[in-house]
Amino acid sequence: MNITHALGELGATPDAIREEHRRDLDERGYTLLPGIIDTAWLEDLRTHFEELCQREGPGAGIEVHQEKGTRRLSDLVNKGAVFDRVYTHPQVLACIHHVIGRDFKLSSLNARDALPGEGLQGLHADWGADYDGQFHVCNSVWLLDDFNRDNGCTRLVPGSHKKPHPSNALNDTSAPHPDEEYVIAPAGSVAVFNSHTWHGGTMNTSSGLQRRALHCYYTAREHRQQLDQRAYLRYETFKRIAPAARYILDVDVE
Ligand SMILES: O=C(O)CCC(=O)C(=O)O
Repeated sequence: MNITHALGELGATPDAIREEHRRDLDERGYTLLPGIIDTAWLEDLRTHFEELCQREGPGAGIEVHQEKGTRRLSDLVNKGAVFDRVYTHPQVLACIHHVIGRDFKLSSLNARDALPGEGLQGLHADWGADYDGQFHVCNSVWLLDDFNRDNGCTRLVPGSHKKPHPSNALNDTSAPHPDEEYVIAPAGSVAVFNSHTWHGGTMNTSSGLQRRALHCYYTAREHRQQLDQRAYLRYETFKRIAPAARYILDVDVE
């Protein structure tokens, strides 16, 4: 198996990405794919989100990251077959391949919901260094609720993916940026962003709206994963998923 074979098996061929999305990713560093999650799948994802938060309680998210004022979950690859179609989605994988431009793998599959009055993050990039001529990481935010200006939608600065890291470029990463744009879209959409693009969650200023989202995050294959998928892989996941999915997780021992 190699990346071309795996992507072919999963239907993520170069024609799975439309020209406008390719252009957005190249020029703006992100694009929005509407209608990726159908109604039944969305309901199932929401149900799993709630059940896992309930079951894991204060430990939820611990495998990767916990954040004050948010509900977070981690290692979703191993927490239900409903997530199998997330990290293997053809259109999203085609976008990820377009950005990274070489062999890649899943870094982590997590979830995040900013609670009312919380959720503001400084502008950051998921790659910790200045742009060096190639892209190493690419993320996708899967909207389980409508995202609007009030409920803590993601902000992004278009075109910043080739700029120095925000911590080297900005005096105050928490301040509003004059060029920032917001992911305002209905539940079921997926925002794919080159995660060298400056981005962050905004504050949920609503009086009680949720803004649950999955973060399906990929890295060039030569780098370490945010969550070591081999170490966390459960036997039931291994048995259930196809060889191409195992390639995306990088869990096969050669
Ligand atoms: O959930 C979001 O809107 C963005 C989250 C994010 O960038 C992060 O947690 O690093």
